[in-house]
Amino acid sequence: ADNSPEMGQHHVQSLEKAGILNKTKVSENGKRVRKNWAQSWTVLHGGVLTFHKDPKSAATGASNKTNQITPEVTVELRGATIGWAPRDKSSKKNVVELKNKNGVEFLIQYDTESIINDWHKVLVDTIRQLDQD
Ligand code: I3S
Repeated sequence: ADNSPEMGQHHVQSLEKAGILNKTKVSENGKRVRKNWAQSWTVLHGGVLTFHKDPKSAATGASNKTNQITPEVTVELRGATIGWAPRDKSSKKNVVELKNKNGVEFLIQYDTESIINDWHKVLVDTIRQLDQD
């Protein structure tokens, strides 16, 4: 049936996406950390979200192939929670909050609503699918 482990795997792996988003960590170990908004090349693959330094915004000379391949941050989506951030979390519009199972919390944001809506949907679907495995 539709909820066999094999089908679950298949569904999660088919939910893949990549693009540029703005992101910042906001808390870790239950403690707020200072925001550091940065543009990141963001990749959803196999139930894991990774943020990479945007090669275009990397300091001249510092940009190299490794930056594009080695993730700066990895978020395991199994057990994560996601939702639209309340207005008091940021002055920016279209902000999504994503918390991994260890309580590390990120905000992701993009001014173009259709783009952030697509990310929100694929992340919600991926987390839901992983919960069913
Ligand atoms: O939630 P906060 O602390 O008001 O977040 C803002 C600050 O992090 C600010 O930097 P510094 O106060 O460290 O200089 C950032 O520039 C802002 O972007 C942060 O707020 P938004 O509302 O953009 O998430």
